[in-house]
Amino acid sequence: MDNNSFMEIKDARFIISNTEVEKCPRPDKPEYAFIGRSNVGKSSLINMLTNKKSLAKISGKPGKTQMINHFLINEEWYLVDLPGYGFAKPGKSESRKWEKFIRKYILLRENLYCLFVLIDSRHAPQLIDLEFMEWLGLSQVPFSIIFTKADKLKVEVLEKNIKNYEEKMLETWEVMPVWFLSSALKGEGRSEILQYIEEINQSTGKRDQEKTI
Ligand SMILES: Nc1nc2c(ncn2[C@@H]2O[C@H](COP(=O)(O)OP(=O)(O)OP(=O)(O)O)[C@@H](O)[C@H]2O)c(=O)[nH]1
Ligand SMILES: [Mg+2]
Repeated sequence: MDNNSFMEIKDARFIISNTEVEKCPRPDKPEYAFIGRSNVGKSSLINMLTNKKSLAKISGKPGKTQMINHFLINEEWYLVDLPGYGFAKPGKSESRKWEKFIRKYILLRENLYCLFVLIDSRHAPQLIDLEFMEWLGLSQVPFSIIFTKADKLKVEVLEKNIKNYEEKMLETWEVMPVWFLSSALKGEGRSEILQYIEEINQSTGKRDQEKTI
């Protein structure tokens, strides 16, 4: 793969936060969202990809991101930071409400070209992530996996964990979804993820052109 071919992010800016898919920006640009357990590193990854330290708000405590946050990249496509799952805030009705708006966003957002499911590379496969991805599959939502916090493990352990994850996925999936490794701390995975987004942006553009012929 040509190392220089991935697009650079020249401009990244916050647009809007909300809890209603109807109030998100007009769905006229490709969109990529990040989801996964609370604290897995969704917001940190957005900052790493955009090279902006505090574009998305991060925290050492789970439950920091509470809304659907849109960031416009190069005036051409959106990155979206979502609240995490698996962290019960006091008051169960609150977390049920969360579930509803986030699932609604995932199912109804027509320009969501890929949902990145973030998984902490340190842990064995967790039921909550496996079930969530099964729901995505059943709902025909396109997704890819990003194993986060790669800097926290030795290469051998990292490789073993990913192999193990792949084996677990292949118990239910015919093929392993596209996956990436990332470290928000070291910038690992940045060029690969941006390259992948660029490829989807390009192919979508081509399909749109074909439609108008
Ligand atoms: N070492 C290391 N720490 C990371 C990495 N990514 C995130 N962190 C840390 O993990 C913690 C959680 O990061 P966030 O980006 O806020 O996680 P989040 O998934 O957005 O969490 P919620 O918004 O609460 O769902 C912070 O303390 C980050 O500094 C990484 O790649 N490496
Ligand atoms: Mg967050």
